[in-house]
Amino acid sequence: MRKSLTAAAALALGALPLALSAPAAHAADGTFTANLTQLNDSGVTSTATTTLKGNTLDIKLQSQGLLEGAPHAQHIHIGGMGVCPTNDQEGSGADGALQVSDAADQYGGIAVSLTTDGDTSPDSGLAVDRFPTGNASYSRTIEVDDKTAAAISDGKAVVVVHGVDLNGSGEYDGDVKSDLDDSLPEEATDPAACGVLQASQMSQMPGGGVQTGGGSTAGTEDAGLIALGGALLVGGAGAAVVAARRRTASDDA
Ligand SMILES: [Cu+2]
Repeated sequence: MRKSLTAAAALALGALPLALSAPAAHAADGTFTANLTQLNDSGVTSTATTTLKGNTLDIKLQSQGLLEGAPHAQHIHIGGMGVCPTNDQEGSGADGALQVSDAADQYGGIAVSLTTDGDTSPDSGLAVDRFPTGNASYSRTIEVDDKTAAAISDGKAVVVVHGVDLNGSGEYDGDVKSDLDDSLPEEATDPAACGVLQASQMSQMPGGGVQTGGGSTAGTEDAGLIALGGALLVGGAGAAVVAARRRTASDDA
């Protein structure tokens, strides 16, 4: 009984320095990716890969399934709940299509317009002549404001790609006008895909292991327990290796 309690405590303490060492990097820096999934039954998927250093954001976007030959507005949205609507969420467009403002509570407002050149502010949110056409890959380095950098590092920034051919006509048309610009059909601005930027596994990995983390803990007793925790972890890995060897041996027999 006593032995197992000690082992549990050692494991718990052994995990502690990992947690303590995590915030050592600059809070906002890191690699953040978003896997965008379809909205409005668009069939569109996209992957956004970003690296944030201070206020400098490198962003790459590769989409599939977008209407070819048509411009697709794309933005980083912040200030909402930091989530995407679901594909089956009903909106105010034709046959319940989801328009941009229908999901504003969820993904927030436009913070960055992912244009191909020139201005990237919300003012360029519908600058159709400066957005990629069809499924063209996108890559740009952008200076973002503090709010946007914080939202990205907090996992609350949402990438949205717009433009859906709802009626399958091969172009943006239809009777319902866009909720953002009534000179455009809703198809030109309705959201096609959405994904939340999240810290990738790489940037979540702590800089050091059990040994480097030991320095942040006071007291030799704790240090001893942490070392024991490390030994137990190593022991666990060793046991797995032994088990694997046994399997191999029996397979050979
Ligand atoms: Cu948008």
